[in-house]
Amino acid sequence: MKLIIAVVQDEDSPRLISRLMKSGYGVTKLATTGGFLRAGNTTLLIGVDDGKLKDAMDIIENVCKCRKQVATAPTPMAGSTGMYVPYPVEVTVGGATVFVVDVEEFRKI
Ligand code: 2BA
Repeated sequence: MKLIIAVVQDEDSPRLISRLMKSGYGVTKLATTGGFLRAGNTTLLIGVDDGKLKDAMDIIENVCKCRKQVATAPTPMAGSTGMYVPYPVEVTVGGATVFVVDVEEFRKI
């Protein structure tokens, strides 16, 4: 069994959860925050049998879109003042940041 940990944009998460649930996957949704933009995103935990991994990854790939986002990222000031100044940056976010890890044991007790 594998555990997919997928960081996705909030805009994509309702459709992605719906598609995954319709395809029979169990999903847990966590409200998370990106370290760089300090903006909300969504992390999904999806436990899948090894043989279903590709199908689940295909669903994630089909649903999650790249978007350009202009954000004010805190940038360290020159020198070692320890202070941060807001600085506008354009970044391409997504489709999804996905980690796949082996599950040693899965139980529902
Ligand atoms: P954030 O950390 O808020 O990053 C949002 C987007 O900002 C990133 O999109 C990337 O395009 C850009 N970015 C991130 N760090 C940067 C940096 N040091 N300099 C310039 N641009 C930077 P994605 O790569 O699609 O990542 C989307 C979200 O996925 C991230 O939100 C973070 O929550 C998560 N993520 C990405 N890589 C990760 C990793 N290695 N470990 C854990 N979470 C990760």
